[in-house]
Amino acid sequence: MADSLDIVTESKSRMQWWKDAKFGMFIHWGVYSLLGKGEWVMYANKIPVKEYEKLAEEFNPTQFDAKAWVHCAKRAGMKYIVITAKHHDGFAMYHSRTDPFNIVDASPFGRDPLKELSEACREEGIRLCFYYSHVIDWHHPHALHDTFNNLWDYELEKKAFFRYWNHKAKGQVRELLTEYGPVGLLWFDTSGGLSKKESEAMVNMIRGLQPDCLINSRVSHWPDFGDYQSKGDNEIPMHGEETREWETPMTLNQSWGYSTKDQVWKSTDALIRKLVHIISKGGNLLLNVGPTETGIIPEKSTLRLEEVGEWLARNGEAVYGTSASPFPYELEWGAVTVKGDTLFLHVYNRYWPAEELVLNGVRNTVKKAYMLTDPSTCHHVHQSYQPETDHHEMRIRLPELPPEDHVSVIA
Ligand code: JFZ
Repeated sequence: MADSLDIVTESKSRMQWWKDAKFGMFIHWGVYSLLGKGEWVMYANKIPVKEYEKLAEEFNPTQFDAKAWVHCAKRAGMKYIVITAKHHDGFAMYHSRTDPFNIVDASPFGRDPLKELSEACREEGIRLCFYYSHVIDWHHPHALHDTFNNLWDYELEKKAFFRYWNHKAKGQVRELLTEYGPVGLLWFDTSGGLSKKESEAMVNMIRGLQPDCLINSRVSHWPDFGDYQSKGDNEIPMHGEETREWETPMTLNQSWGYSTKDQVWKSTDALIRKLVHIISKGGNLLLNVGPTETGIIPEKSTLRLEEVGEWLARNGEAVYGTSASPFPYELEWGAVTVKGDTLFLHVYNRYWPAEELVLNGVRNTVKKAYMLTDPSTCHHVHQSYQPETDHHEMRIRLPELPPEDHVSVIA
């Protein structure tokens, strides 16, 4: 009993930076970026391993600039970066000594992007984190190739799988945790039929190498392993549905890896609303970009991120380091966060035209209500109480027009 309590406390303090951060950048980048058809192209187009290796020989992202990417994340108000160190295609985006199928040994580029990113992140105070596809690897003959194939018999294939698991998967995770400085978190994906014993061995290895490195739920056997839960793509849970920490992984368009066809972009307005909606429920937003084969984050992405960053630069106090809304239901006008004894009411601009907003259940007497971006403002607040129904009502008068872009925050 004492042991399990200790583990929970430890996990809480290890999690603090991540809980305060709220907003991170996801990067899907690899040999697949060459084809502009997403990160599943090898599988979807049934590209043979030998042919995919030839593609790797063409992968030469000469425009890659680690500092530019880190600046982009920072300007967007993101506090950490999670980049694909190895996706399902099995290609390591760093100089791996465990497997020669990597960007330094199998491509003409000759540089280690993760090393450059780790340096740029350290300079800029951004936490660098790695995505690692630990069970699926299309380049390795003994790894799992098809997630959705229920015929994969873990027991039957075990011996062969362990040749992959013990050498490449564990070897590469070890490299990532020993060669690139402190790693904020490891983002695992699609654990297939991984046994509890193997997951535990992986977790113990990570804790042994970097005890503060967070591990997401997809390592397998959540909630026994993992520090927080990664929800499905774009998935936002109901209020109070989650008892543990969680995040929503989301794309700016509809693809993770670079796609030339996909032009369905989320608007800046929608992105900011999604961010505040997620944090008001206690989650984090991990928002994805898919850089091109030359190493450029597409302009459609950077423009939106800059606008989100401009909003955060003005309203970040209502985002970073806040806690979830104490009101356990959706509000028609927006979302709530809280810090100390201040409530932040994030009013979606599309709620206007409106004269006031209503918030029920506040027993405290409100001292002052002001626009976060202009503390000299003062909004009229009317609080009332009905003893028969024990009903506390609060009405706050709104300005005629929304004072901020996208979402206007009343503190
Ligand atoms: C996985 C990958 O297959 C995909 O390529 C991408 O990296 C994405 C972030 O993660 O896809 C998943 C895996 C699990 C869920 C959704 C997408 N899920 O649990 O809903």
